[in-house]
Amino acid sequence: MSEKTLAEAIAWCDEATAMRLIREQLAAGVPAQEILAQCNEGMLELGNRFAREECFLPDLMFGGLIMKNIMAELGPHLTRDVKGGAAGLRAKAVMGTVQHDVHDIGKDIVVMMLRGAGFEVIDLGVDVPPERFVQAIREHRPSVVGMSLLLTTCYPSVTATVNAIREAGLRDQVAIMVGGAAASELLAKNAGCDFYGKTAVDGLKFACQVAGIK
Ligand code: B12
Repeated sequence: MSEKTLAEAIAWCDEATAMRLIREQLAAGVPAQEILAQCNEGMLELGNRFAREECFLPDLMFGGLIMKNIMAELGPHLTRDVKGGAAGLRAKAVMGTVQHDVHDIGKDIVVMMLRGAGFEVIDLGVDVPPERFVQAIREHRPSVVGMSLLLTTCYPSVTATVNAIREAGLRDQVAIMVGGAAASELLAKNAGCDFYGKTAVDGLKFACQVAGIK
């Protein structure tokens, strides 16, 4: 039988093979962002296996742990790739996973990349209620706020957060982006966000543009 690809190793929660393939790719000079894209593909397939009832919640949890271990190794390479133009500047960003959603792997990647590019990031964590976003904007005056969501059932949390920011009179002071596997252009438009980012890199580019960083 031919060897598993990196995406397959992750989708089948084979941590040892995944880590070995990542180290081999890094040693061969494959860009960290390309390796991350393969990891995401594996996590998507793990989710599809879960949806098809080929695996269960403990597998999702194990997959999440594997991905965290991978990010501990891949993270420094990712941020090295994005460092440069923005380093030294202290533009601020607030990030969080929306209320009722506890997925944090993608959100943490966005946080890591923003920090790598020189942003001061206020990371609100997961399951963040709208008023926590509002409080953080009041306190820290960021140029951009990012919401992450992986559950389609949490669309209302995105709308509620944008509405709370508007009702607090802060909407004009901050750019709002949304991302994560459940997000889309349509969600961003309907909820009143300024930007939908498919990947962490898209989010980083938008944040840099908003903060006037080339
Ligand atoms: C791992 C995982 C879990 C782990 C999470 C561990 C953790 N610490 O995060 C655990 C086990 C906790 C979990 C729980 C659940 N999960 Co889950 N989970 C997943 C899985 C397999 C992978 C998610 C992941 O980490 N992907 C890798 C990261 C890197 O990808 P990402 O988050 O999309 O991020 C990338 C981009 O989207 C972007 N990005 C992310 N955020 C942002 C934000 C901004 C602003 C920008 C610009 C970009 C950006 O940057 C990243 C890199 O480019 C997904 C499958 C999938 N299709 O996503 C299911 C999935 C999301 N889970 C699902 C479900 C149903 C659940 C549960 C309800 C299961 C249950 N019965 O309890 C619970 C919900 C708990 C809750 N209240 O939140 C469903 C959701 C279905 C839906 N339509 O809503 C999915 C899609 C699986 C499936 N196909 O059925 N899960």
